[in-house]
Amino acid sequence: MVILRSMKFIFFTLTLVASLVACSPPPQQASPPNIVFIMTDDHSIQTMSTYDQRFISTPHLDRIGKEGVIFRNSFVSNSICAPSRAVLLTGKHSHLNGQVDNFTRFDSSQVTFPKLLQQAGYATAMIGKWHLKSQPTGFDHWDILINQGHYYNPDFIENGVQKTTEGYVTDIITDKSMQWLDSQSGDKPFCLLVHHKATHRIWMPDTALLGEFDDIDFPLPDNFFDAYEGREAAAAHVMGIARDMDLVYDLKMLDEEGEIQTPYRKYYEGIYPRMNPQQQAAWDAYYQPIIEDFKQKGLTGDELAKWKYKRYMQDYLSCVRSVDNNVGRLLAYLDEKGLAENTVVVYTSDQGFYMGEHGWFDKRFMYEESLRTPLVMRFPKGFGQVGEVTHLVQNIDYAPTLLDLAGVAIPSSMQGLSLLPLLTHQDTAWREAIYYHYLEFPNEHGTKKHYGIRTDRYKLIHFYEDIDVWELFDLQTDPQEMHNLIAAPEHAERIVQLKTELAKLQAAYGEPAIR
Ligand code: SGN
Ligand code: CA
Repeated sequence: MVILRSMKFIFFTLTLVASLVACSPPPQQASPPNIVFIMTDDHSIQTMSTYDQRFISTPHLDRIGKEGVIFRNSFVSNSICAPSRAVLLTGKHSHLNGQVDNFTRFDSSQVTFPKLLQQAGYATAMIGKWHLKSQPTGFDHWDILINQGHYYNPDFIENGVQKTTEGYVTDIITDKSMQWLDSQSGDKPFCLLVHHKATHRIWMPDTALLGEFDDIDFPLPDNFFDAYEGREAAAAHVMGIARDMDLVYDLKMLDEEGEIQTPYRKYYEGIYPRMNPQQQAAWDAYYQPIIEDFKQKGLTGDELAKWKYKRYMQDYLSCVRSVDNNVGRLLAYLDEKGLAENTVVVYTSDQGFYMGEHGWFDKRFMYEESLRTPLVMRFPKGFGQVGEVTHLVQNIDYAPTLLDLAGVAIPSSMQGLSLLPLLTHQDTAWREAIYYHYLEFPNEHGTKKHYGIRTDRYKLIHFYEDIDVWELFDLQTDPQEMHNLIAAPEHAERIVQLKTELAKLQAAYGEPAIR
């Protein structure tokens, strides 16, 4: 890919799209395509084999990109759940859609892409994690988890009525999605949002998949024992696997003797009884021997940290496996019903996640692991696009893209861009930098408020409010973001330029300058 770059025109410059295999412009669609938009919660690109083969193979998720398009540089604008979901719906940054954190109630009177699709004649449905406090609007049918939802025997609110469904949440959300598809007459195109709870904390695997990753010796990330030198905001975190990850709550070490007493034990004691006797029996058959072995080992220090990391990976990856299997079921359903040919399938997550990098779990920071999110799309037959896109795309782009695919006009108030022009083999004017703003503070993970700019090579971040710290990273020479270059004289001019571009982005997106 050739990029013509000038710091003066960082927002939009010409980029040549040469990375696509098939390059004819999209043909006119005879009828509007159906849309299946699948979004998981906290699924990292490190644990999807489209992006990274070190930990797990995810053949069904990979299939979407293999038969469609893989976005190699896909980012969120505010790496946390409810804000990401509001960005998805509105195509606007957090400061404009109002969902600045997980505590706010989403203003559901706003213009959203499901509403516009519904008005254009689509049948619309939302199934799974919603997390926006206000009731869904713009959907003919909705069946949502309450708040974060539960992995086992979860409670749903179906079109306003609360019900409990027996089973494992990832299976259930997929079943409900297929049931809704079954109910469609075929008179209208459909748009189905499938929003999984997995792979969110506390990473409770399906009992059928327990132990699948036990024989793997996951290498620790190089920066697992990061000392956060020169990065004051990172040092203030409360999301360290070694120090903060709870042995009982996160890692399920609920010993019968009550000897493992941890701050979050009481919460796990509240979640465990949700399982029915059969589920508990399978669960205990797996975890009890691990608990006994763990107590016998008496691990401390680095050895304990390594043990926690391994257990975390085992549980998290089991949840990913379940997602992959269930996406496979849904893709097979589309094939069997003859729907695949005229259905757009999107897979993404509400943000990325730390798999031990910097010693962490959770997200929120503008560092790469939580700024990035998976994004693969498969288009209707005849659409012709297969390959990879390396442009900087962001979750503000999802709503405009889906509207564009449906042939519905994109409101000028939406701030994202349709990704469709990137799929044709033409020079495309595209952004050269993305804007990010994380606003939830205080929070349980100690992440400071911050905003910043990322180009394809550099990232400038300002942590603010109870702190005033700038960070600059060269992602080419320091992809792990260990060396803050903000005080390096050789970067002084670059910092001035990036601050100017950051201010331009804030002005362009209608965000007042911050401090
Ligand atoms: C919960 C989790 C946090 C997590 C937030 C936000 N704690 O509060 O670890 O950062 O959700 O996650 S838990 O004890 O409830 O598991 S988000 O994906 O919904 O934004
Ligand atoms: Ca999330």
